[in-house]
Amino acid sequence: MKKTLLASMVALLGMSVAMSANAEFKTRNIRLSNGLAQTHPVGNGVKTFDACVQEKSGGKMKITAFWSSALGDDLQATQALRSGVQEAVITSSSPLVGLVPALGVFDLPFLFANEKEADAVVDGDFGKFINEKLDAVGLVNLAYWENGFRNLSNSKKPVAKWEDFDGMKIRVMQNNIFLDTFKNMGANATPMAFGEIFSGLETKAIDAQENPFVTIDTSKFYEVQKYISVTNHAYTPFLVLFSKPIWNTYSAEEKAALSECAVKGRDEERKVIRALSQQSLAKIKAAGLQVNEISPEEHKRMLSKAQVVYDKHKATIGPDVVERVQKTLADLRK
Ligand code: TF8
Repeated sequence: MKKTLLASMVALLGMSVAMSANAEFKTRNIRLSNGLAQTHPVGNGVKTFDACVQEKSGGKMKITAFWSSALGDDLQATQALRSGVQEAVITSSSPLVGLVPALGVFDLPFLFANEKEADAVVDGDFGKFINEKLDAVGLVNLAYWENGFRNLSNSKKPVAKWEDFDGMKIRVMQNNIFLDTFKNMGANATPMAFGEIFSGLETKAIDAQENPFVTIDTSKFYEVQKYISVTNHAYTPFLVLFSKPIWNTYSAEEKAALSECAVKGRDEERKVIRALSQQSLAKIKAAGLQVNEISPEEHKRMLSKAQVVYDKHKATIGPDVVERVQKTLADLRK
């Protein structure tokens, strides 16, 4: 008697859990924008992200993606999230330093040594610490995806050492740390939105730009460049941001689906981008660009010369933030 009662109670509980789970999903069309071409691995990540939320919500939630800055550049789209007129954006951290100065930590030149270190920092406590600061300005960061180590391309001359940057007209992101990093190298740095790079290079308004190989490939910058240098000078992550005003209207189940699926998308995106990176370089080379390596000694020299940028920006980023990331990295390197 007791046993059957217990069994039927368990069955009832199971049914009500299943029913409430379904009831907790509303029809949600999530507009997500990005500045890149859809052929970039972010496209693969978004596909996985979308398939996952559709599955978890029984088809009620879905993601509609807009590519190549169709809904505005990184910063404009992020502001649309804050005011609750757009749901989601995948953006570089760099153009958002005006909103969250602590994000500048990711712009510090030569901060991470490799992808493994970057993953450990952004997926760990440090990433959560930064997420709280984003939350405070109305942005829910669902995950960190990979943009990648940045490399310099240009149409002027081979660049293999510090002095080669002298006088180069280079596009940088709308970010003071990048601006100072390249000014410090003697370059003529100009902040510009991502969507303006191709025509800037084509019309020779700028000589150079810097982005990971995969971006140089999928945004076709190699068509209007002659040289590429393996500088690996910074690793700026992507943030998968959700509008907090809209987030606050979602149920716990909807929020959980989005958080879990953004991580699934992250794993896919990282897998694809890492497999593609060397292929992208090969493609760039095959298109006729001259590849220049930076020697390990020169890399060290660049890092030490870049120290003034750390000193100048530490106060704005937050001394505690810079020290915290350095401590995290020191622990990882033990
Ligand atoms: C840049 C960034 C961009 C990304 C992209 C638009 O150079 O690296 O590639 O923010 O999402 O502006």
